[in-house]
Amino acid sequence: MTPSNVAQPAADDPIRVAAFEGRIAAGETIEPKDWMPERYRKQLIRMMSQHAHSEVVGMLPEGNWITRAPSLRRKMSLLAKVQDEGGHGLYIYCGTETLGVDRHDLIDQLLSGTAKYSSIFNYPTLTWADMGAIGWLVDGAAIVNQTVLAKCSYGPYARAMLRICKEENFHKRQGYEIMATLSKGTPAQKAMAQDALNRWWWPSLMMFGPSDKDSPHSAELLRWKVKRKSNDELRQRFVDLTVPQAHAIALVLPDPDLKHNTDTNHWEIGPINWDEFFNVIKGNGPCNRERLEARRRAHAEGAWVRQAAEAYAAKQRGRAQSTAA
Ligand code: BYC
Repeated sequence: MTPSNVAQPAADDPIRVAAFEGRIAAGETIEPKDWMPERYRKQLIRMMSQHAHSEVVGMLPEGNWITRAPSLRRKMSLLAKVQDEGGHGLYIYCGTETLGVDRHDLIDQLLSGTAKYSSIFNYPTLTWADMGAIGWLVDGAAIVNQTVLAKCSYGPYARAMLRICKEENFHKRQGYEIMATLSKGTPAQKAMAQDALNRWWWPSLMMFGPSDKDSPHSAELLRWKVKRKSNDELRQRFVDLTVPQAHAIALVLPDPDLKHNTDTNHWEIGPINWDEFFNVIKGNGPCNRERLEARRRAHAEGAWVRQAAEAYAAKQRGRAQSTAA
């Protein structure tokens, strides 16, 4: 179903495209009822729906540890975090619907395996320290990416990012605090934190997407100010922010080539294993099958909730109509 307030894009005639691009160049925000090129709309649907799916699938690796949190305080934080991620998915599905798609179709694409979600969630969470590493690194990477998306040209996406980033800051802090506590703990706890960092560091760098020369969508998205920085620029920013944080808690980044370039004032990393990245996004990561299976099961088991909600909404509509009559 297409929301009735959504302007359906007409054929992309060059005059309208030029006017649209003029608005983008002038720094204006595009809103759902505004005319937009079909390609802009499609690109946003692709990117936003992948983002929404990532939030929802991203609940799984951490949800797996809620019952095993080491204290009530940790359990409450983790529970709140996982719930927030579900909420982020819902905001972004709502934002995507302003482009004239139905979230049920988007969810069908996720469940059928035709839509992507972030590569990072196809790795297993083996120990409690992984909750620290995810909060610190994965949410940390998400903040770097999403702070910039909060200035993107499409209004509903930009506004969703503002709220989401506030919550991600809390997520990152609770993760970093877990890592800092473990690294000051017993030798076994410190080793657990180091092991989690070793496993999550490289996949976190891959979250930013392929290097700029291998990123087919970047040029167009940068021109339309959907993306405001390239994949490599954001990855570099994340590295520069995170290396000192690792040093502050006496953990070692698993990169023998990591070095500080005093001329540029950037931390330079060794080569990323892009074969691993492309393998994961093709569906062959360690947990791709498990994650999709868990989502399919949850969707099937939630059918009765959706039916009950629809029945309730229909009843409410009936009541409203009879009151109005
Ligand atoms: N994983 O031309 P490119 C969170 C795909 S969740 C999988 O650079 P683009 C959290 C890309 O889709 C936050 N696929 O693409 C939740 C494209 O494939 P298609 C997640 C990836 O769009 C729970 C192809 O590779 N954040 O914070 O210009 C717990 C070529 O790439 C990935 C977002 O979703 C990847 N990592 O740039 C904790 C941010 N990277 O579509 C935390 C929003 C690339 O042609 N998205 N691909 O089949 C973006 O910023 C951009 O879409 C990307 C990719 C930077 C990810």
